[in-house]
Amino acid sequence: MSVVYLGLGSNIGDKEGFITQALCLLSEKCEVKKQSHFYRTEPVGTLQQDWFLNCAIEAETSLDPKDLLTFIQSVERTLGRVKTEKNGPRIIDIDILLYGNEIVQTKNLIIPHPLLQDRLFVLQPMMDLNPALIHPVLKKSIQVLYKKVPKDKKVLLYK
Ligand code: PH2
Ligand code: MG
Ligand code: MG
Repeated sequence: MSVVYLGLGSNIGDKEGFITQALCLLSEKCEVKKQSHFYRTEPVGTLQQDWFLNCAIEAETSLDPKDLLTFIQSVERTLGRVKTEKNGPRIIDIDILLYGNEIVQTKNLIIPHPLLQDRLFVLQPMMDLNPALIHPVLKKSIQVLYKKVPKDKKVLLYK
């Protein structure tokens, strides 16, 4: 079993409903150990779109990174996600943030998530889960990365 951290986001329609359904579907192959608060977050990247709802989970899985990605993509498709523009609106987005201490660099998958350290909407929920966790590439804790990340995009506690 490996400990993984996943980030979830939605900014179309019933955002809370989509994230809740995603968590339910994920639990089939990822045993959810901890769930962060939900946050309302200002869009990063493409600005002309609705705010997101974001959260993160700590889970245990027996899937290897590649199979975990395939499984996550099947959950996204089940919820009705269609391929859209980069950083554009989506009903559900599930990203692998960390997979134990593993470093993966393939064409389709990079772990740790390459933008983890740049995104308050990821680091804020990660702070709920495990502030002491060390990033296996940057060798810095989530707490240290959180303190350093620019706070220019709004991240508001939702529930
Ligand atoms: N996801 C993106 C791009 N921008 N902004 C926020 N606030 N939350 C997201 O989950 C998000 C984003 C690409 O996946
Ligand atoms: Mg994403
Ligand atoms: Mg994604």
